[in-house]
Formats: sequence, structure tokens, C-alpha cells
Amino acid sequence: MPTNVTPEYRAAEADFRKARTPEDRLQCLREMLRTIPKHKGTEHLQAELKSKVKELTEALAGPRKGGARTGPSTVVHAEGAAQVALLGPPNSGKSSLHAHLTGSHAEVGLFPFTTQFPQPGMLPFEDINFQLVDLPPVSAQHLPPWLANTLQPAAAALLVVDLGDPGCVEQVDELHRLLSPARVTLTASWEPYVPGEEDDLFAIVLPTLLVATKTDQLADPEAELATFRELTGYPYPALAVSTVDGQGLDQLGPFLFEHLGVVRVYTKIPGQPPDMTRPFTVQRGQTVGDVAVLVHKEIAADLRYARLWGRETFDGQQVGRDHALADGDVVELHT
Ligand SMILES: Nc1nc2c(ncn2[C@@H]2O[C@H](COP(=O)(O)OP(=O)(O)OP(=O)(O)O)[C@@H](O)[C@H]2O)c(=O)[nH]1
Ligand SMILES: [Mg+2]
Repeated sequence: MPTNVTPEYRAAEADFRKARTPEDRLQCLREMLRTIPKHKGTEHLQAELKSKVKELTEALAGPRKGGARTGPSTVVHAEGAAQVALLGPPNSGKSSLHAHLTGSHAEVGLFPFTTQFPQPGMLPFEDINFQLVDLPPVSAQHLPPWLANTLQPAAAALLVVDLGDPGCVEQVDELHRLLSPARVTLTASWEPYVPGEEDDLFAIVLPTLLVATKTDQLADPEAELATFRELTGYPYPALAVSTVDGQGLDQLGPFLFEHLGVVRVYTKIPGQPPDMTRPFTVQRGQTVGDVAVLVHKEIAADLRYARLWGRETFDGQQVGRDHALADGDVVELHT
């Protein structure tokens, strides 16, 4: 944060860090631009804010007929328990994986650069879904200018690699080199990332799972995966899969559920049985107050207490808004 900023700017920046949807982020960016002190020391940040506003405005406006950009939208609104982006070199099997896991009709090609635009799809896991976003390859030959913007709502990434491709080590190195100037960092840590006041405002930090594909073509997938990890030094947790024989595919949902710390919360109305069909999802550590916000903003504002049924509480226990929830909890919100 620049020095000598007004409380107004400070608040706008804090809101920006918390904003989850592209629309909210754009609104916060505009407010930051309006309230930032206009002097030499902030010129760089002002310019950056302006370019981010322009980028996001254009992305949200979508492709225009006769405009410079054509094709589907590059903004994918997060849905389900979390959004997870598929990143990887050309032809590594991202779209095949997407199609198998989500039932999407993501185009699979014999040749690299088949996918050109983001494609969302839902991976079902028990009674929730994860949103997987298929993406074009990350390669120096063609890097979509909108990629970082599209990755913004993602909570995590799958780094999809074909270990049978002799160029895979170089390609994955290149992918990291290309993401870095776009301020996208892949990390092996799946602990929730909480940005501090001094952290890069526009950084995107994605917990990453290395997904080795096409294992049906490898003689000894686990050994080749171990060699790849040793050679590259990439510390990501890893999973070996094949869309041909199905290896490993059923492990992805449980991995995401566990590592993203998903907590399912069921709601009930006083005197009625709980709705066990559609849970709200929060992250481990989130509270009754956070669920209330998901149910309804007004309920959240007027919340007095909640009654809770769950594995870690006695039935009907009265708790406050700061009570942290556990997976499977049933809550009754009282205003
Ligand atoms: N044997 C085998 N082939 C696979 C597997 N997954 C993908 N393929 C093949 O690999 C090729 C590329 O697959 P895609 O899913 O289009 O790869 P992609 O990463 O989406 O490619 P781009 O969109 O160009 O980046 C296709 O010929 C697929 O049939 C797998 O698990 N086993
Ligand atoms: Mg593809």
C-alpha cells in the first residue's frame, strides 16, 4: 500500500482484497482509483489501477460483434464448492480430463492448441460439486492475454502434464516462466492463503496438484512421476491418472474436498426437518456468520444466534455467529 493514503482508500483496498466476484472487484478498483491520493508517489499504482479497470471492464463486457475480440466469454463466475483451473502445456490432456470428470463436451484434439477459450464444468463429489475450468495451454507460442484475469476466481489449480511427452520438463518450466510476469504463482501449500496489507494486490496464488495424465501409455507411472518430480524439484502433491483406463480419476474429488477444507452445512427452519439435499459450503474455520451471509444478507445482518446439530456439538446447542462450523453441521438461524 502506498504511504499517506486516506482512510477511504485504505477501506477500498481492503474491500478489493476480499472481493470474490469480478463485478465486485471492478467496483472496488473504481473506488480505489477515485480515492487514491493523486501525487508522484502513487503514479505507478494509479496507472496499474487504470489498466486493471480497463481489462476487467472489457472482459465483463464480453466479446463484441465486429469488435477486436470474438468467441465465448473469458470470465467464468465461480460456482459450486470451489473453482479449480486446469493448467498445462499443449496437448497434455486437460480437455480429456475435463470431459471425463465433468461430462462436458470440451473439445479433445490430436494436435496442440485445440482449446482456445475457458470452459466450465462441474465435477460431482458426494452431495456437492467442484467447478473445473478447462483452459487453453500455457505456452510461449500462444499465451492468451486474458489468462490471469480468468484465473482470478480460482481457488486452486491442476497442473496437467503428459509424462510421456519428451518435452514435458521444458514445457512445465516454461509454463512457470510465463505465469510469473502475469503474477500467477502456483504453490504446493493448500493452506488457505490470506493476503496481508503489504502483499501484491494483484497476485494470484493457487494451491496446485500435479496431475500426470495418460498413465495408460507409461510402463511404470509411479516411477516416472517420481523421476519427473526429482528432476524438476516441483514440490506439488501429485496424482497419476488416465482417461483411457480410468486410473486415479476417482481420487480427484476426495483430494479437493480434503485439501480445500470444504465444510458442508445444512440449514433448517424451526419446527421443520433440515434440508439435507443442498448444503451450503464454506471453508474449514468459517463460522455461523459466514453461512448466514450465504443464506441471505438480511438474515446475516439481523442474526442473533443459531441452534446447531452436529458431530461436535450436542443437539440443538445454541451458538453465536463466531462459532466455527464442522462438516455435516445442521444450523437453524435465529434473527
Ligand atoms: N492414451 C491416452 N491419451 C490421452 C489421454 N488423455 C488425453 N489423451 C489424448 O491426448 C491428446 C490431447 O488431448 P486433449 O485433452 O485435447 O489435450 P489438451 O491438454 O486439452 O490440449 P490443448 O487444448 O491443445 O492444450 C488427444 O489425442 C487425446 O485423445 C489419456 O489418459 N490416455
Ligand atoms: Mg484442450
